[in-house]
Order: sequence, then structure tokens, then C-alpha cells
Amino acid sequence: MKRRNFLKNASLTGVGLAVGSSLASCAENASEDKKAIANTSKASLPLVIANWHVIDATAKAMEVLQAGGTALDAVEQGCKVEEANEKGQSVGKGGLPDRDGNVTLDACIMDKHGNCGSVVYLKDIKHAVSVARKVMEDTPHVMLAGEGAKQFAIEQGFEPEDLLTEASKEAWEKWKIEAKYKPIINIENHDTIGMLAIDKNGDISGACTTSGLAYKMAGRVGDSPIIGSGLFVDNEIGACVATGLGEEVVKTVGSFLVVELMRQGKSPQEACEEAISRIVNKPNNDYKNFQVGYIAVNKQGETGFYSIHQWFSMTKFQDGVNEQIQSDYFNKE
Ligand code: SD4
Repeated sequence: MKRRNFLKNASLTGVGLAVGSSLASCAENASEDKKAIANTSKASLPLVIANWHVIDATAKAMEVLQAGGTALDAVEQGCKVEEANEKGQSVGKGGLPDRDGNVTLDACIMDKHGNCGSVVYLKDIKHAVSVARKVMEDTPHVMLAGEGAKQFAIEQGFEPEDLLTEASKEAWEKWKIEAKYKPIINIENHDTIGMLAIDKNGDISGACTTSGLAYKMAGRVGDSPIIGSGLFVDNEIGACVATGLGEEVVKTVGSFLVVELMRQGKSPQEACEEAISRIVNKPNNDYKNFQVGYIAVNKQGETGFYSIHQWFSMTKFQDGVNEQIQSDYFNKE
């Protein structure tokens, strides 16, 4: 069964939900709603989309684009807003730590030429996305990990700081009392930010930054810094970024899959839905207990997004409107 919730939040305040009163009426409205989204998606450039409710981040990215900045500058600056936001507990400063109390960040970025940079298991540097950009631009490599990534960042002028805030430390200490690790659907992590932008020239870039799953094993790395899984950009076709349980995204190379499906003629919406179906249709998978969501844009500026469960939304800034839109989602009873 598919259900649709449709939510718009132009007011920046929380969530205004418009859900049909019955599942039957939801089903009837589903194709209408989808058309509505597709129509409002037709491109007027520039545009920015990001997963989750990150209106300040998309506003920053649009400011960069309106000032004539590139899509690459826009996604970096947009992601930095959330990295600096200590209240968001899964990106940058204030991110929830691993089970040993270490905050470790993963991020990547990709430009219109297909260049990319990534950092993995980065400690003590909050703007992981900017370090990823430096890896892309100032090294012959794509990925730097751990101590090497941190050393590189410091050499590049990034200031090391303790990323574990009091609030995140408290949450971790509370978690330790139970010390059970089971990532469930989406309650642990909902602020990983993935952002895609198309600038006035029609060029696409994307970025993704996260502290990963809360209370993960030390050394665990998810999809977010892995080009093709957490993010993929092909300036001829489009781009996709993922959120949710990274292990499941990696197993299907999700973002690359979405872009390749668009190359074969699918719309961004159809491509995201197909990529989710690859996950949920695997034999013996446990999709009821985890979350994955994709957002995508094609070269024409059409957008799409889809998730396994209803706890997913996209923020979109286009034509002067910066709004949160609730995702259509798969939910087979
Ligand atoms: C990860 N994909 O590390 C990230 C987590 C995430 O919303 O996106 N949470 O697996």
C-alpha cells in the first residue's frame, strides 16, 4: 500500500500536515498529488533542494546562487549552516557521538565536472563539507580518512575544536545506561544534510554531510562520504543524494542508481521510487525497521523524492519559495 502525506511549510515553523482523512482518499489523491509536485518542479533556475527540514540551509544556498555563485559554492555554504548548528544532532558540531563518545564526521561534495572530494571519520573539525571540497580541489585524491583527514584540514587552516556538545554528551550518557544498539527507522538521525543545486547556468553540484548514525561502532562509516552511494552528480543527467541507514544505501549504490535510472529516461520521482524498491524488495530485508530516503533533480530541473517511511521530507527553494514538502513513501503492510 502506498500512502501520501503532503505537507508544505513556507512559514518556517514546524509542520503543517494535510493528510487525507482516510487511506482510501489518500490513495485516490496520490496520482493527483504527484502531478502537482511534478508541475511545480518544472525548472526555473536557480534551484536548491535538500533532504529534511533545513530551510535556513537552503536559504543560504539560494543567497549564494542569486548573487551569481556556482552550484558548488551554494551546496557547500548551505551545508555549512547545518554543520554550525549545534542543535542539529547529526551534522557537524553537536553531532551525536559513536558508542565510545567520539563525534566523527563523514562528508562529500561533487561538482559539475564530476570531480569529487570526501572525508571519512573526521574528528574535531566541524565543516567537514569544506574539508571535502579542499580534498577535491587541492589534492590528487578523492577521499581522506581519520587522522590524515584531520591533519590535512589543520594544514588548510581549519580550527580544531571539540564537537561534542553538552546536550549530545548527555544524550550519549543516557544511551549508555541502556547500551542497546539498534538503529530503528529514523528516530536516531534526521538531520544529515544532503543538498543539490542547479545554478543560473544550468550546472549541477551536490554535497552531503553527517555525523552518521548515533552510537555507531567506532570506525563505522556510512554512505554519506561514498561517491555513488550517498551522493552522485552527473551534470549531463542530474543528481541524487541519500539519507537514512547508510548500510542499505551502500548495498544498492543508491545515488548512482537513481542517476543511471534518470539516464534511462525515468523522471527523478520514478528513479527515486525504483531505487527504494530495490531495497524493500530484497528477500528477508528488514525495511520496516529502517529508513532510507532519496532526493533527486534532473538536468531539466525537475525534482523527485521518495522514502521507505513517512518520516522524510525535502526542502526546496525555487521561484522565491522556500518550503518543506513531505515525502511520498513506500509502506507495505
Ligand atoms: C549514515 N546516511 O551515516 C547516514 C545517516 C543519515 O539521516 O543519513 N541519517 O548512514
